[in-house]
Amino acid sequence: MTYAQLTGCAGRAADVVAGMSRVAVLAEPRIETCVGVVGALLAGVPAVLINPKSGASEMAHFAADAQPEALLLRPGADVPSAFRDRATLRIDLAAAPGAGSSVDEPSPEAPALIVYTSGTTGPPKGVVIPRRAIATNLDALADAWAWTDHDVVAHGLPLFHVHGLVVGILGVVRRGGTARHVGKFTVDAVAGALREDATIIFGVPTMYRRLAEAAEQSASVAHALARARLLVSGSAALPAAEHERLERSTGHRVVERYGMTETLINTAVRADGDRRAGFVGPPLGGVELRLLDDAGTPLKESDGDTIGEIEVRGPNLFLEYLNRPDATAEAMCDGWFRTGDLATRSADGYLRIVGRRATDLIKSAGFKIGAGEIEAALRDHASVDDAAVTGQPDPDLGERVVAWVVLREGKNASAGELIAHVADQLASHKRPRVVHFLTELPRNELGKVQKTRLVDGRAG
Ligand code: MLC
Ligand code: AMP
Repeated sequence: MTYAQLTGCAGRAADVVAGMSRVAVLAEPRIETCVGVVGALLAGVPAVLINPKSGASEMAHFAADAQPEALLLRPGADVPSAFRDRATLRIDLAAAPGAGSSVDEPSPEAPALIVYTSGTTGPPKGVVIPRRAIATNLDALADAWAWTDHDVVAHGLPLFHVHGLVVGILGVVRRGGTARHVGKFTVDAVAGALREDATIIFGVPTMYRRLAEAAEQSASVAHALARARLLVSGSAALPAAEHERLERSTGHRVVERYGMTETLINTAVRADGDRRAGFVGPPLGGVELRLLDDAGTPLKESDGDTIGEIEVRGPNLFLEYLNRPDATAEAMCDGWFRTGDLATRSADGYLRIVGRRATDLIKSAGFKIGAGEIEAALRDHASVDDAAVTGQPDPDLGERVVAWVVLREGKNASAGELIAHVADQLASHKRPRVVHFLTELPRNELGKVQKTRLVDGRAG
């Protein structure tokens, strides 16, 4: 699609949604999703990104919590039942172009996107991202990566999170270059895009691990990767071993950046910076970052050793959690956002993420997953008496979701049945990969589950 075609198609969507309070976009990995989001942005209408593989209870939550007036989706896509009472707008690429010029440029503080992210407990929270955060963050990234309209960005990231949609699509639209979304991520699709014309690849560590493995086995994949100007990894930690493995077969060092739905991208290794395995680079231009010790005092040391919790302040921050003033107040302090991530800082300002405060947050293949959501879905099953969910180390996914289940007396359920039950309620990536059956969960004197005692292959 050319920019002229995008203007026409998104303009038509903008003409239809103009004046609405909010619209939802069924964010399949397709060009219609990009058109729908650009259309909503043109019209100044906040767009709620919906994972099309969400389960029934999540869909119901998104529809009730965000109250979108309409759902934007491609012709032929099924309308999820939770959205059947809303207007639908089919993004038809063949329809007559629209003008999209019915509104003035909204305020930079106006909400642009609502992106759902998991917490430790309860249903996902809607992160309200203003236009100013997107614009300033994309410009800071362009500066860090010398990103221009000559670049061709290729990726197979989902379009319902900031990585794929904001950085991977809107980043390109803001620069005026080319985005090449490969649909479903595969090594061959990414290598193929690089053989054609891609200059930058965006991906999560699981994708780079799969690329590294393929590059070791195939000179053709290794050559394709070697052609890239930048291989950028984010959304989870890229193990140093994968970084070095890729370098051995492609001669390329991956550029890491560290972000969050609430903050967009905070730090990034610059295109001309030192690409150090395990480091996510210095703060982006305009982003203030500090590390706090356990007492909440900002660390003075930049010794590469002392660990503190990352707090962030700057124009990249979100506005609020939708309908959750309690959660917003808890996360913010004097304009600083508490990330929950733990890091060290080197003398030259490079950050190294070493962990996170909450054990009940799992990062699996770059997706943030709350243990509480899955535990609630499991407890909802008629045969389940009690359940705990942990993230266990996984060579491919970083962490895998593991469920520990106590069945009700006299009841039965197989692992497959429980996994399917979770998949009915929640997004497909939240399904437990493994289910262990226990007679009881280990608890302390206060009745709290001792999750450190729940380790794959050694429960108790
Ligand atoms: C998965 N499968 C299961 C299963 N779990 N089957 C049975 N039981 C289970 N418990 C199936 C899948 O549906 C799939 O089948 C197959 O097993 C392989 O699944 P997978 O191992 O998950 O691989 P894949 O589908 O290839 O997905 C890997 C991936 C994906 C890396 C492409 O996880 C991904 O796109 N991750 C990106 C996440 C992301 O964008 N995060 C950004 C958040 S923003 P089938 O039939 O479907 O193939 C953010 C801020 C920032 O964090 O800093 O960026
Ligand atoms: P999300 O809620 O999906 O936006 O995930 C944000 C979280 O992903 C951060 O709080 C970090 O824990 C993690 N994350 C993102 N990028 C990186 C990175 N480069 N290295 C380590 N962790 C990361």
